[in-house]
This record gives sequence, structure tokens and C-alpha cells, in this order.
Amino acid sequence: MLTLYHGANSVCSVKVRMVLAEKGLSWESRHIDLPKGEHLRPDYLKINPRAVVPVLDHDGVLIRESTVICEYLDGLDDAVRLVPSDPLLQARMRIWGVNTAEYHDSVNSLTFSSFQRQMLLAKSPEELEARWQAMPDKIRVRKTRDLMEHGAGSVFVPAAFSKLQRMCAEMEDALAEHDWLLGPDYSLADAMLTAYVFRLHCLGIQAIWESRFPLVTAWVARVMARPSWQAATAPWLDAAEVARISAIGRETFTKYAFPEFL
Ligand SMILES: N[C@@H](CCC(=O)N[C@@H](CS)C(=O)NCC(=O)O)C(=O)O
Repeated sequence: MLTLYHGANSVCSVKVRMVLAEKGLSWESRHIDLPKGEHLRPDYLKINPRAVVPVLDHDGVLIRESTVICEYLDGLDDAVRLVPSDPLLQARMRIWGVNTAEYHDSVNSLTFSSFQRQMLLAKSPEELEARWQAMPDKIRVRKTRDLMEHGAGSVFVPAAFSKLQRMCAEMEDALAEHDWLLGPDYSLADAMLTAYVFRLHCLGIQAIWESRFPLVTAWVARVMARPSWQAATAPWLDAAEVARISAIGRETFTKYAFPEFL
């Protein structure tokens, strides 16, 4: 049995849910409420001492790291194969996988300078202090605090926009000759990248690609038309929540320093 410890609106969780949907695998949900800090509780720290989601439990064996989980899931059956068989395409797919660490860090900066900033600012000083104390990664604590304190004025935000522009440029290059990132066939690379695009779409800042990357814009329309987009997101984030996040995202990023992206 497959059980996924995941967060409703966590990009890394969306990434794994996207692959589960593309593969048509059935799974059980163990929802971890990140805003409430459930990932910092002792029982979850036994599942993942790094205090992050997602974690896959396959018949009692735990697998961590979303990119690794995605490839693991693909290997479970042959009905739909998302990992290409050609070694060169596999290498290219894994480069996308490695790059997701940077994409994640960048969307995380936009997330915690906008709607998750509001979630943190609503907490009491005592609650916040307890949260910082419980987070095992103290560098992450410093970054999150900076984003909470300075919002879109944080030093991390222009760096994030610049790296996300690079992500789009890399995608535009890859899409020059085919519809999908590795060629004519949809693959794990497309499924993984969809999660980051989903977050930016939720934040209402699609202009990052719509302003200058036509092939990425067409790719986004294609991934949004796949049933996996709805399956991986709709049960966990209703339209009202997406509209709320989008309003905050637009407000945060137009008000400050980045009109060229919007
Ligand atoms: N490299 C990890 C990153 C996991 C990660 O950072 N997950 C975020 C949600 S997308 C999280 O759990 N954040 C908790 C926190 O920020 O305290 C992966 O890809 O699985």
C-alpha cells in the first residue's frame, strides 16, 4: 500500500500527487497541516527528522525527497512509463530533477513573502518563537524570518524572480522542437515542473512566462488540460483558496519592485 504524508498546498506534495495521478496509482492520504506546524511535532519528526513533506510510505518503508519519490513511483509499474528508456533522456530528466531544488527554493521565497507571510504574521510572538525553535534547519529559519519581516522587500525575492526567469528560459529552450520537455512524449520532467508552475499560477504571476516565453505559455496550457492538474490540486485547494492566494500574490508583487515581470 502507498501512503503519502503531504501538505495540501505544498509544491513538493503537488509534484508527487501529479505523478500519482499520471500513473493512476491508488494511495492513502496522511495530511500534514504545515501552517499549523504539524510537521514539527515529535510524531512527524519520526517520519521525517528534516521536518518537511512529502514522505511516501510503501508497505512500511519510508521514502523521502519528492524528486526521488516521483522516480520511485514510476518504477512501480509499467502501465504508464514517465521515465524514458533512453539513457540520454534519463540524464536530461535527472538534470530537471536536480534543478527542482533551485526552483523550489525560489517559489518558497515568493510563498513566504506573500500568503504564507500573512499566516506567520497572524501568529503570536510565542507561537512564532516555538516554530523557529522546532524547525531543525536553522538556515531555513533565517530565510523564513527575513521573508516574513520584509515581504517582497526581502533580499531573497529579486533573486527568486531572477532564478524563475532562468527556469522559464531553460524550459523555452527545451521546448524549441517538441511539445514536452524531453521530446515528443510527456515525461516525469513535465510532471515535476508542473508543480512549480502551479504555485506561480496560484500566485497570479503567470506573467513570468506569458510576458516573454511563448513556448512555455503553450506548455502550461497543455499541462493544465491534463486530468492530473485537477486530480493533484483540486481536492486539496478549492477555487476560493486559489483566488485568495492569487489576490495576495498580485498585491504583493505589483506593489513592490517587479513590474517588469507582471
Ligand atoms: N527537498 C525536499 C524539500 C521538501 C520541502 O521543503 N517541503 C516543504 C513543503 S513544499 C515543507 O515541508 N516545508 C515545511 C517548512 O517550511 O517548515 C523535497 O523535495 O521533498
